Amino acid sequence: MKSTTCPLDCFDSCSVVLGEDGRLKGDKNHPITQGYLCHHLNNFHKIKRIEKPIYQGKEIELDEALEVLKNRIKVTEPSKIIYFKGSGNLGSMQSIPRMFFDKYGATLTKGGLCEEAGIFGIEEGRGAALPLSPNIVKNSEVVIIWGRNSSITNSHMLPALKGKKLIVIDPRVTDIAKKADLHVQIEPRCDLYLAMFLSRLAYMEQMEDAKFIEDRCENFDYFLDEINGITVVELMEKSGVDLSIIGQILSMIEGRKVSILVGIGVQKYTHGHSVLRAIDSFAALLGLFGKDGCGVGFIDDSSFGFGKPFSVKNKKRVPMPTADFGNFDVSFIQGGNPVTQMPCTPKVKEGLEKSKFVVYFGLHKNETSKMADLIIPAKTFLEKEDLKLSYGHEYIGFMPKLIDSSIGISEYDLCSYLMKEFKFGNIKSEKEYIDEFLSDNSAQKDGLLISKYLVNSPYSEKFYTEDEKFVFFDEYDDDFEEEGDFYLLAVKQNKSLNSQFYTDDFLRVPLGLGLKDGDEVILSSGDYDYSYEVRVDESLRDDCLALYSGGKKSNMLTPSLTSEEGDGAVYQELKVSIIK
Ligand SMILES: Nc1nc2c(c(=O)[nH]1)N[C@H]1C(S)=C(S)[C@@H](COP(=O)(O)OP(=O)(O)OC[C@H]3O[C@@H](n4cnc5c(=O)[nH]c(N)nc54)[C@H](O)[C@@H]3O)O[C@H]1N2
Ligand SMILES: Nc1nc2c(c(=O)[nH]1)N[C@H]1C(S)=C(S)[C@@H](COP(=O)(O)OP(=O)(O)OC[C@H]3O[C@@H](n4cnc5c(=O)[nH]c(N)nc54)[C@H](O)[C@@H]3O)O[C@H]1N2
Ligand code: SF4
Ligand SMILES: [Mo]
Repeated sequence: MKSTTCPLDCFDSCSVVLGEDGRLKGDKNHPITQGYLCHHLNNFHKIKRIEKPIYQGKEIELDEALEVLKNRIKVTEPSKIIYFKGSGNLGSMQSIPRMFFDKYGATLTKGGLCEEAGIFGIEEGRGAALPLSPNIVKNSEVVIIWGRNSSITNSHMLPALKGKKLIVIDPRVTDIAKKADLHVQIEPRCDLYLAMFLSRLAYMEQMEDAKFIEDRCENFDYFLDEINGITVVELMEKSGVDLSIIGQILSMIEGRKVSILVGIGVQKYTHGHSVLRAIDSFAALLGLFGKDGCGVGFIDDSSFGFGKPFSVKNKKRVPMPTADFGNFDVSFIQGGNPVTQMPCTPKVKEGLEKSKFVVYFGLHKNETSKMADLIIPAKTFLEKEDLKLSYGHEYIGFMPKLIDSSIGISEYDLCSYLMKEFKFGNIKSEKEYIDEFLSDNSAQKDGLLISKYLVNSPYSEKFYTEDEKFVFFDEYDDDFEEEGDFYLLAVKQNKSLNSQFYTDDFLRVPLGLGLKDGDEVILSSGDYDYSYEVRVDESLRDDCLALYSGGKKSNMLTPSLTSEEGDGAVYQELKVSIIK
């Protein structure tokens, strides 16, 4: 049986079997995958890929393309080159070209387009963000799904939710919200106050785990000062959640084993790190860490504890969400589509137009490849050696090369070529790097390899802060000034993985607006105006519009900003108005 692991940016890291007919199937024996894959890999064989390199609009051979790339790099001052890597393939070996660009002295990026604000907050409190696996969640009694759309983005969690009391906190009526025992259709951007409100009332009801707080936490008194410093009326106003709902949530979770599954929805804001810290602090108050059936999961740090063979020394870095390609003579873009995925598409396009030489190294044509001077086709995950660590569970995914193909080049071979041409010495073999990643960080479970840090419940022995204690949060800043009439949500959909596969550009609008499918509206953010075709969506609150990630227009209006901490993108730090 030829088996491998799904390379896509997803919680589940499914174990995949390659059939004789070239189709992919889910591995029945894998504890998470349980025999099924999602729409993306079920249709992977149908997706058209880039087959030949293209230079200034003309197809060329791969060796010519590599020569063009080398010559261009040679004549460019190193810091005027930017290496920008997206998350089209999350295999560990995908970062190897960074090693070359680092050695050459190119500018790299810091932070990212996804979970970085939230992760910063988690690390402040817990020291490290360890994944919360379905294997732990299945032993919960209550699961709170907080700004995560599990049915779409994390479908292999669903079996673990069966029979549990479900609380969903989401401004949209998602499928999982329809199945929930309680759905809090929260106003966007209010989760920080909801977490504080819940903590305040839980403490009033003496629901705190005093022993856990005494033995394993720090800063609790300051946290109490913070949550007691706001009146209940103010918390109710700021969270938009009624006292009776707080009572309902607390009575559902009191004395129960509770898991909280947080998604990126709550942290697409400048204060995103504080939101995760506040949710974590609520969980710590209840003593939910380190026990079976309990915990808080996010888009966690899949590489925690593993070796880092490609770690870089270079200090020249720009924040990824606001990287201005116009400042660079060579923009090398690998496995990403910044034109549609970075905040503020108009600014990204302007930068790419100004950048003297744009290289796109990827699998599919997209809005970014359209702007590239040189396109280099990548190999698919079936055609190269790799390793996949999961941000949603403990299993290590091996990705051996399963098929030979004459199309494209792997990230390893591209790096190897450049290292040789620039006389930076030979690089190690792929196998040696993969062993370095694994280092001594694996343990056996059910005949599979897992991360050593996840043999027991995360944090059952310690937190990873300096003195191994959880640090409660005690301050936040939130100075968002509302202009405009609607929140503009940025969400995922089932047929695309960000901009890969099948995307759409429709603007979802609430029923209450009285618009019909097919109507055209012009949205304004104050800085930019853009027109959209409407699809009516009953799942939305009356104060929300939504765009799916991956569409050509999804970041037309998003401001070019980064989070206060973590250099994360903040897709929802705006309100828009319909001007026509
Ligand atoms: N099918 C599919 N799966 C994917 C992806 C994909 O594109 N398609 N992308 C992958 C990637 S890169 C990631 S990072 C993960 C993300 O996984 P999720 O976090 O599940 O994805 P999102 O759709 O961004 O956001 C989840 C929910 O947050 C809600 N939300 C928005 N704003 C707020 C808010 O202010 N408060 C609260 N409480 N909720 C809010 C949205 O309505 C949405 O339902 O999914 C991964 N899986
Ligand atoms: N409006 C809005 N914007 C968003 C989001 C949102 O929810 N809303 N989500 C954000 C999030 S969470 C994320 S993670 C980012 C993702 O944004 P990106 O990282 O830009 O991801 P994709 O759009 O999936 O583009 C991935 C590209 O990688 C290429 N690729 C696939 N496999 C390989 C490979 O093996 N090698 C190489 N070299 N290339 C490959 C594909 O051809 C594809 O074009 O988008 C962010 N942008
Ligand atoms: S995208 Fe996620 S759910 Fe779909 S096959 Fe890959 S790992 Fe599994
Ligand atoms: Mo992401």
